[in-house]
Amino acid sequence: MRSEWPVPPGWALFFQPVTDSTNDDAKQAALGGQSGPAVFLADVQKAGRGRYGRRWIAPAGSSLLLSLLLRSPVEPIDLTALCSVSLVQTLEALTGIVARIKWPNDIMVGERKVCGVLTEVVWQRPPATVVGMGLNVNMDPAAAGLPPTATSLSSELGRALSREAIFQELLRHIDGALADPPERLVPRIRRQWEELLWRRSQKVRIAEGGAEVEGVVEGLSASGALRVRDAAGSILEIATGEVLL
Ligand code: BT5
Repeated sequence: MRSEWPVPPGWALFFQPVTDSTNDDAKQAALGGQSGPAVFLADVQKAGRGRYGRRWIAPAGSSLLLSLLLRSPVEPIDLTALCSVSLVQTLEALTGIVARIKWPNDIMVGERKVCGVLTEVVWQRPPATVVGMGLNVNMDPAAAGLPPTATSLSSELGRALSREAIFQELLRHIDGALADPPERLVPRIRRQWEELLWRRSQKVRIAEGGAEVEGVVEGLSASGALRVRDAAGSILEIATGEVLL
């Protein structure tokens, strides 16, 4: 029987109705010898997390909660970018929604976050990287207890969407991109990531190590840092920090 969560040829799928965190499931599987690529999916997470130990909130069945286990030599930062770009392309192809990538890891519709990406490295050699994605599909963000900075696809479009169709299209994009050799894939992903940056050529505020920086988003550096032009005209490279809403 055809699974309702179809995966591209060569991919393994692990679905659980309830789990703690799909990122943990993917890591555990890597430690247990699971080869990639594999996708770990759940309807609800009891301990879904964001960066720096923050919580990821998603009512049961409302979201796409998935983690990819990738055994790719491509650097984690580029795998994050590959997934973010694929998410934006998938949303545009299926819904017409024009989303953008808030550096480093949020997918935004206008001023609101519709998806977060959490990449974790299991090992560097041989490479095993987990890229977790939480996409708000069918939910009322306020009723779900999400911050006012959150949105969902159903609230943007005013109708419910098929999570399975989004899943299938997303994996198709990711699998297609991964088929390219790294020397072709990485420059292309970097270019697309830069083109799709949220607030490109616009002013942003950035929290960086307890301080706040203001400037215009110029693009990305070779290392994937955010390049921002400050009021004095100098280019700042932000390697770790958070663009504020
Ligand atoms: C992220 O962290 O945006 C990465 C989130 C990754 C979640 C996926 S779900 C599948 C996989 N398994 C996991 O355990 N995690 C991954 P960060 O940038 O730290 O953003 C977290 C912040 O976003 C929280 O502190 C809230 O303010 C906000 N938030 C929480 N849930 C949200 C939601 N559903 N939609 C939008 N914002 C949310």
